[in-house]
Amino acid sequence: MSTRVTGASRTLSDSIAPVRDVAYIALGSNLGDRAAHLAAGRAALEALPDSRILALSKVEETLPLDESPQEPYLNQMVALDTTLAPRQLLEALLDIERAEGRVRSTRWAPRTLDLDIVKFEEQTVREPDFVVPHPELPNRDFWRRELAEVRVTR
Ligand code: A4P
Ligand code: MG
Repeated sequence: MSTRVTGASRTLSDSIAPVRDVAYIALGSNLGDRAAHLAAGRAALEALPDSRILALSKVEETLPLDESPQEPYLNQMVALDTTLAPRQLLEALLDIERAEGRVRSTRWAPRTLDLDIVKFEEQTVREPDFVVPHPELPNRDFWRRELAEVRVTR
């Protein structure tokens, strides 16, 4: 009986093809060796399962969005071809941030590495703690500029 159930579930999951999509991921750093944190972020994204970087925007230096006295950011956008589901990708990004020594204190505190999912080419998410496209996309000129550089047309 248990063998039959296992076999049945394997057949079922095999028959559901994962969704292949392009995720646009914003990298940001304004603490420590900013360029090295971005480089580590790019390497970690490329190493995600069944994922491949399709395009990278230029790295640009931007002033902090709020008025608090913080160092400027380095920002960059990555187009990532992936079959990871949105929630799996978010969890993976949080792991990468932690690996780069990200410590969460207050909102918008200086950070070694911030990885935000700006949008997917095909999918949208509207959950209490997770929204894609990112609600701040219309308000961030640098994201829109970088997105235009890496946008993949399929
Ligand atoms: N979350 C919800 N939707 C998303 C999404 N689409 N992508 C949740 C990623 N995460 C998403 O994020 C808090 C939680 O948001 C995540 O755990 C996830 O569950 P966080 O990174 O811990 O907090 P945060 O970054 O301090 O706040 P927030 O609101 O995400 O801020 P942002 O949008 O990340 O902005 N100035 C310049 N010049 N350049 C910058 O890159 N970035 C920020 C932070 C502030 N000022 C900046 C920049
Ligand atoms: Mg964030």
